[in-house]
Amino acid sequence: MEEVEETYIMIKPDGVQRGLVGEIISIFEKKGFKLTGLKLFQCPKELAEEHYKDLQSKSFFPKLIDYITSGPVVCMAWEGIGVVASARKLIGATNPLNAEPGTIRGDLAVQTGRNVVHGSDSPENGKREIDDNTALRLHFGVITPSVEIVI
Ligand code: 3AN
Repeated sequence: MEEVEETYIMIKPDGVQRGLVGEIISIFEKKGFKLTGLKLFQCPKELAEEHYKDLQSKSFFPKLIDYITSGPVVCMAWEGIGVVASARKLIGATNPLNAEPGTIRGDLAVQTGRNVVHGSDSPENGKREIDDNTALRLHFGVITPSVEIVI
């Protein structure tokens, strides 16, 4: 059976500046996932370097850090069955030119360096990016408990 998971979704500065926040949130809401944390946040350089530490050796790393710290980002935690892989499908391929139409990057982006949104690549990283990582604790403070509707 599919597991209930959490994933970390971040709308990057280009997504915020282009006014795509509502549209992106709506995609995840309409799919049926539950928003459990949300914060508009100006990411300091040190935190960006921590978040992308796996990419430290890449030639584009300095540009990636400049980009992600160039304006506010929207940090979100989303919960649901299979949400990690499903969110990656909704987001589309890293290079927007390879992303399928109907995906966020396929419909709304052109360049890898301006690809609008980040999504955790595994349940472990989703958990780390939201819960375990000191860096992301700073993003959220305490995540609001999810509200259960009882009928
Ligand atoms: P994804 O965001 O699809 O998981 P990763 O984890 O390989 O992709 O890359 C993280 C971020 O690094 C991307 N979202 C993108 O902003 C940036 N990035 C990746 N590859 C490149 C590249 N070749 N040139 C510029 N930026 C890149």
